[in-house]
Amino acid sequence: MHPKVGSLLSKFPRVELVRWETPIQYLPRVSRKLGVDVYVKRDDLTGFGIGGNKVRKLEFLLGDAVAKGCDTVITTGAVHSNHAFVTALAAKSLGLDAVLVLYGKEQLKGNYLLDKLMGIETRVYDVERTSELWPIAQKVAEELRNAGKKPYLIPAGGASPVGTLGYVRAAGEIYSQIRQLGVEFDSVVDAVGSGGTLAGLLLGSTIIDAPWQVVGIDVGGFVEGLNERVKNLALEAAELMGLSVDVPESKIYDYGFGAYGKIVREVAELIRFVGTSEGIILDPVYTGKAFYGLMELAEKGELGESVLFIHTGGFPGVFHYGEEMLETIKKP
Ligand code: 5PA
Repeated sequence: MHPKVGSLLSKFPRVELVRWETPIQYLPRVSRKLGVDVYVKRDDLTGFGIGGNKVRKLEFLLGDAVAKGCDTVITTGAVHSNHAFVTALAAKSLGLDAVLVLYGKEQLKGNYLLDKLMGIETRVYDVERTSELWPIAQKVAEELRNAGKKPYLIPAGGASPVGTLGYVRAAGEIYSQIRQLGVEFDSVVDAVGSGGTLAGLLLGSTIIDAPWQVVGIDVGGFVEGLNERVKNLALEAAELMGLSVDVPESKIYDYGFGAYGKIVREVAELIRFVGTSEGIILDPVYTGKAFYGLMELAEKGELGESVLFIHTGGFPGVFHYGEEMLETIKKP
């Protein structure tokens, strides 16, 4: 851990859910194909529930909830939300209740199947996107307060200043790992949904004066105002840490293929390629699209000689959308 990041974060309550440093792994076949060194930070292996980036944010979010004496966690997302499932699972493991406020087609697949299997309370609403769920979540919180409960509201994707601290910490972890590995990165790339991961990486990289550029791949539907949103989140997290820093604007590229959650043939084929060449499974909603973007940008020379991809998890998406992916691959 970078000493400055470690000491700045030590004052925040944190529950330990990530019990190790996630490995950084070289991808020889992808690197050979691109002529650029590609490494993956295996945050799919953060180690709690289905793993993924959310676990890092939850360490601080649930630390905060417990410190404030809250007894129920409420959060929002699509029915396939990785964030929603792992939030509820982590809350339950700490003895808290959880209510998930979701939208989308209720199918017993992927994360929604896991929600049901783990007996998690879900309420599914007929809206078009996650942002429309926030006022509903606030009403649920009100209802719980009236029933004598103490709810803790977590925004979609855990994208609050407190949640952002998880990836400030991850940047500090990357710093110490590259010193051990003797490698350097020109770019660090991740999938962008709610923006919390990118904001944390940006702020963490600024604090440690990292030599790499931080690049986000928008996986669809978030483009509008995303740069500003990420920057504001990073600045709010900095303020929370008592820092006054100038956070640079992030570079965000759109590889949503038209819509969030849209399944496309190019990404399905890429998932097959990365799986069969490196043994790494990407998902069709986030990491598959982001890795597709990484490969195209690397080929265009936008990412330099050496790139670190943050594998943010999302494995259940493979089982949610597996049939649709197969159909797209089968088409002539
Ligand atoms: C998600 C998000 P951010 O939300 O921090 O930008 O992270 C994007 C991301 N990879 C990357 C995976 C596997 C993700 O699940 N998921 C959301 C969810 O509800 O699961 C917040 C959208």
